[in-house]
Amino acid sequence: MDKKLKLLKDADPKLLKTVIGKILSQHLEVGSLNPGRKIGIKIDQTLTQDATGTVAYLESEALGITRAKTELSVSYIDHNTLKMDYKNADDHVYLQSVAAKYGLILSKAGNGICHQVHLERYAKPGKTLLGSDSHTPTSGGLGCLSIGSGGLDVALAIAGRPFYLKTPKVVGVRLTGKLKPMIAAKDVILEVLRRIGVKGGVGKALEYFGEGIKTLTVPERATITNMGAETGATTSIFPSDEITKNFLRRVGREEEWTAIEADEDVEYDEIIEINLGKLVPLIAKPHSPGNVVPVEEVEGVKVDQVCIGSCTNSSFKDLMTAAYMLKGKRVKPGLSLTVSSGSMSVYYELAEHGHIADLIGAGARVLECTCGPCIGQGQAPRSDGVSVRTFNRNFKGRSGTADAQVYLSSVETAITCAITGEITDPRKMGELREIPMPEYLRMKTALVIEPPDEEEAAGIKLIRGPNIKPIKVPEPMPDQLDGRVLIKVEDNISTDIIMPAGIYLALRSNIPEYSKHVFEPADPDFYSRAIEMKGGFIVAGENYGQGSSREHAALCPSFLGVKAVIAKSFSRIHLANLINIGILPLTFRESGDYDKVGQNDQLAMDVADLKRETLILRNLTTDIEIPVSHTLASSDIEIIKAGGTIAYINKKNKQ
Ligand code: MIC
Ligand code: SF4
Repeated sequence: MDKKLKLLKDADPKLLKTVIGKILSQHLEVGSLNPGRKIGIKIDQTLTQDATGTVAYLESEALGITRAKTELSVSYIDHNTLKMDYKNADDHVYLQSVAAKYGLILSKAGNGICHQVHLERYAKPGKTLLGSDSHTPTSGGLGCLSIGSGGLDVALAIAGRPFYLKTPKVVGVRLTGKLKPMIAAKDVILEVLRRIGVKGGVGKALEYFGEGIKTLTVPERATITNMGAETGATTSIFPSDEITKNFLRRVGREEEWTAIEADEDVEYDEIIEINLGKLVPLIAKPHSPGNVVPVEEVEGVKVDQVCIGSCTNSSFKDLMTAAYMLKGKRVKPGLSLTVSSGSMSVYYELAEHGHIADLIGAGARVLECTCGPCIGQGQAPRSDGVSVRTFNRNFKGRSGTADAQVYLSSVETAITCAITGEITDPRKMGELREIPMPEYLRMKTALVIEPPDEEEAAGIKLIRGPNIKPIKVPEPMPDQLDGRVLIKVEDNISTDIIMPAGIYLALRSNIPEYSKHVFEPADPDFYSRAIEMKGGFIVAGENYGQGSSREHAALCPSFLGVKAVIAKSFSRIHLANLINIGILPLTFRESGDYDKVGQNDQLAMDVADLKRETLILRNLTTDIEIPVSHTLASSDIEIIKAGGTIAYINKKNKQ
């Protein structure tokens, strides 16, 4: 029997009728396609961005990878573009040399945010895309199965290896009706978050269907799939239909269109029903994207700053909405409004038609086409200030100001706030006139570098500045773990707390230096304690490691000697990153057992036989034993034992 047929023999027939199941089955290389089971899939495209990309490529070097085997791989520079000193500049030169050598397209700083640019230029319906950024599912807006992961997984995919994941349960999100004026696609995903929260999507994938999807353009769909990441979902997707075809035509890629739709008799594991016509403007209150309420409920809160942009809301339509709403008006004096386009193509179109003038005329500060304020690269709000942003994350401190109050909303709501100076329901602004979409979005290529051919690439030397330090491969896991609980944290700890970005973003390619800031927002003494105690354990609540894909949240604790994290539950990407770096992820069998371990307690555990489902954690301080378990597949156990994926692969290669 043909290998594919054999693999699909016992696949879940229900799953095969979904868009996600169809794409997964076409890319299946290892395992059985059943929710909860581990599979390996072929990856067609990859993306990295500079804040995760440098480490991904340093890991590629440690693995001896030299040339991309994917159909297309793009290295974006969009997070660290300020260049406050030589560090970022050196990273960019390193990335440029890697791209040329490995055969990757390089999207230079200023060309735009990876997800918006990828959607416009490269994502294809029916293909698989793996990106070292949690918002990679943006490309799901045009029917591309796109997943966020740590950089090492992307490095392996670039080398042509399968990407391993747990087959998600597919949740169908049925959209009916049509959005009312001043209600936006952002309100749809905020509604999903209001219903299922920041861990409601873990182990699941969200597939949108129903008559209502026909009323949404690809960039609007992409806003929804982008922020699906905040539910913890593995991915989110829309089918590829006539609307997708029309979008691809506008960006000059009509021939790349293929239809992908769920079967008529599709049955989803779960269904979420949303009537678009009944939605009201929504807003996520500080400090979680899941803290969603109707805008009406928080009206009147005084606003200091409004930021438009980020990979969630920086399409042509988003920026045009801002321009139309601001034309002839003035931003509230005393309030700061920033606007960033998601791509140079969007910016070009706005400039060409005079809309940048409408923005500037109203008092907006137009920023570069980058992540900018979203990842704390400038525009930190004032102390205790209120910022309304069209972004996707409002974790405490992420904006750069620890006590700032950050709200997340649609462009319509945010611009209304910029005009009135307080949180205001956008419906009070009256109706917005229809936004004319340009016939074509011109794909300017001045900021894109194509790689040379393989022969020329062979002679290229990688350029590493002094801040770029090679990756240290961890030692194999010993049979016995002993140490103190270095920190005990609560539920929903984001990677922004474990490994802050903002002012430390320039340290992403220097693990020894970056490690000095592990857990700094939660406990500034963590680093000195970890050094003094020569490593130890981390204890956490539910959904540990939510948010960003940054594998630094595993790499840096590992560098400080953390060998295991014991949590009530983990977020998907962080769990994979812990395994890749050789940190043992364990879960409490009973959630009450979390209370049986305190910070500083001395723990010991025999981990010689990880094949056992239950391990015994001995709390030597309180003299009690606590059963803990893991969900590691046998290949994961081998990886953990070897000291992480790089050590494991290098060992295998030597055998
Ligand atoms: C984010 O939005 O948190 C980031 C910055 O884009 C991260 C990646 C990173 O930390 O570099 C993400 O979402 O994965
Ligand atoms: Fe960049 Fe923000 Fe999007 Fe992350 S969420 S990729 S920092 S714009």
